[in-house]
Amino acid sequence: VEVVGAGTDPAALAVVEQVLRSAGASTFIKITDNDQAAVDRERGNGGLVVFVGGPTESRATALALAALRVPGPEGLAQDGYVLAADRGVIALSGVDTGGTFYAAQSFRQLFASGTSRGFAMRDWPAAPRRGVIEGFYGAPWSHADRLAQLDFYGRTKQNMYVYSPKDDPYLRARWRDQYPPDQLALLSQLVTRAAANHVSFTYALSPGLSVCYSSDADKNALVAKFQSMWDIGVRSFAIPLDDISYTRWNCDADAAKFGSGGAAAGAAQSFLLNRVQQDFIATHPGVDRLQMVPTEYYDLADSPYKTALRTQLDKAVIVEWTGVGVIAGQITEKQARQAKEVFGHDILIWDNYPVNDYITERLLLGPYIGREPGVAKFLSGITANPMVQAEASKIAEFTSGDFLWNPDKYDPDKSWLAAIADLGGPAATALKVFAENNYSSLLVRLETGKPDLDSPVLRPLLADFWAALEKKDPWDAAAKLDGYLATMASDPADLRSGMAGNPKFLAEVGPWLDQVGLYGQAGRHAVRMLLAQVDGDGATSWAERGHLVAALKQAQAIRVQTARGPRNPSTCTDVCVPFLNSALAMADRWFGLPGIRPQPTTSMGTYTDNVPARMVDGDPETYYWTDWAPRVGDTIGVDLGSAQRVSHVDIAMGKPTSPNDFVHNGVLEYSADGERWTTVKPVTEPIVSADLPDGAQARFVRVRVTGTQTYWVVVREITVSTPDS
Ligand code: LTM
Repeated sequence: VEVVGAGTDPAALAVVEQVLRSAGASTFIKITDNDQAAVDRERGNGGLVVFVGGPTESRATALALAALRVPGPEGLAQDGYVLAADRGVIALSGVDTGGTFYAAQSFRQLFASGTSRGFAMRDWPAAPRRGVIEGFYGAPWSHADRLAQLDFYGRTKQNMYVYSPKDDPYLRARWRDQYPPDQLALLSQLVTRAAANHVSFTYALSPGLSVCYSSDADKNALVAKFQSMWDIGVRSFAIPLDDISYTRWNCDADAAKFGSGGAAAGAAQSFLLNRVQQDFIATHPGVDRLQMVPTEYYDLADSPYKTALRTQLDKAVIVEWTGVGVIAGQITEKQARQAKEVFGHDILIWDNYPVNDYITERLLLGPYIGREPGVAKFLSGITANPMVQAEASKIAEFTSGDFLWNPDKYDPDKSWLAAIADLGGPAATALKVFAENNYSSLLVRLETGKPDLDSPVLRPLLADFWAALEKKDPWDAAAKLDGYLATMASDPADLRSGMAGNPKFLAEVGPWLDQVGLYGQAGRHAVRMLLAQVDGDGATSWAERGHLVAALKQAQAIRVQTARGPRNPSTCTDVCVPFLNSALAMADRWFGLPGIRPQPTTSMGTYTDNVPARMVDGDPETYYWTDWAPRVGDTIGVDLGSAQRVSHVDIAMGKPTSPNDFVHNGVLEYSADGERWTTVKPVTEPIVSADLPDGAQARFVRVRVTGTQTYWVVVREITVSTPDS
């Protein structure tokens, strides 16, 4: 029996009915809450009575809560709710309709987890704005992706979706043009679906590439575009001005009116946005606050530009900020407070995780980390910028949504497992293996200061295996390692059958999944190859070596088409290939073959197809080219697979057409274990040549950056010599 009011939220009611139906209920009797006699009659008949609706929606729920001796939701923060159950009565009561909807979502979760005894909970989110900004470069999400995302946000209690794909021409390149009717119809569907999920659909128009800030015509074009969105139901708007130049005007009138430089850009942007605020926002009752992304969105340093925004931009406008450094390793409460001060406006975080448009060869499937609870509590909220791969983004999105609801209790590991269970369903175990091998990210390295190592489960198993091998008693460790490698090897088949119901996810991750499987296979051959040598069985070892090399080659031949061109996917990054190469090097020494196989290592991204492997391909004409200027702490080097005597290192950087692309301030270092490093000499020139001390044992050799620079880095060749090479 459902007891509802005239204003009961239909979306909440739909969720409740879906839960009850999945629990076996087939007959629903709906009673409007002014019919107390009917309520009493049905209660008397022994049916389960569910009261749905907070004080603004239904009168009866308040009475039911009183009978259960549970205080109502009055006074809770926006989206807060009370959910209580006892002896055949369940009451869902939100402080607003959003709250009732979230009560229904919690009801669904509790049902799924099997909670059946009486309980009462009061719950509310820490952050008012919680969600996702489709704000990446590359192929925009499909319509089906977006519909699925909006349902997902509803389920995970996220209330915001910002439509801002960089490659929708009607948002940036052709921002003045109205959408053709078929595209408008699709946007209209999204707006409707968003509303059904209590998600605010923000339409974000980026005019900065061509706008004339002072022009009436452009202001009118902007307002007209917003009006067309208003007409299909959009009630939230943004004007992102990121990734544009403010040293170049698009019209002479702006130069004449505002002058030049950062202060002029801030004044021009404020001028336009204030007019949109007055002419559109202020004239549309029910519209949300206008949001904007400043051109300086990535730091806290005060500047003439920020001063202009702080002093001239209407205070009603919310300013977005990415944290310090575009991809922020950490965002602290102190930084959040500073951002509010320096920008002088309420701040919404545009969080660049799990976006992978800057490392298209990676999937970022680890949890959301590195943000202090105060960031969620003291700012307007956070929108996470996801990957091109929509379904795969749900793992990180689930965890950021979790953080935003209750940051004090947020546990990234637990949240991540819940995300895996939510997406993987019956295939959660196989999904976990896959996600573990696509786990790490720049976020991890920036947050922890440790190398960006992947595969948290595999790594210790490998370390134990090497240690046991050294003690000539590898059997137990080998069995454990092989067990895990076997799950990797079977992961493509396991996940493809277990998640057959989500073909979009499988299509998105296919190349990465195949690679995990091949690394699993190659790893198992590596283990058998080395065990055969311990047994003195050269023939088996040689056969396994052949299988290993074949699987490794296959894994490295896989290509994925990305916005930056074809890429070899990177899974089990900096773990699997070094392990396989170390195993080969060790086996080859046993076979009497040369046993040194340097593998490239880098903490930076790759510019087009100038991949790190070119640093060790023996050809000084080819080169690795980073796609950003190194930050302090960035490294470039080689991994020899195992510690060995090294006598000399040569590094050739720069190239004739970009002679300054080398590390200008760095140190050459080596290490046997990747933890303790010995400095050889400073690096300040493009050509580095150095003898290592007698007896030096090195597995890793690297250049570590110690000072800032604006140039990217080209590395043509790194050559490492052993005493006998
Ligand atoms: O972060 C912002 C405000 N703008 C862009 C994003 O569109 C892009 O997805 C990320 C990651 O590459 N970086 C940006 O600077």
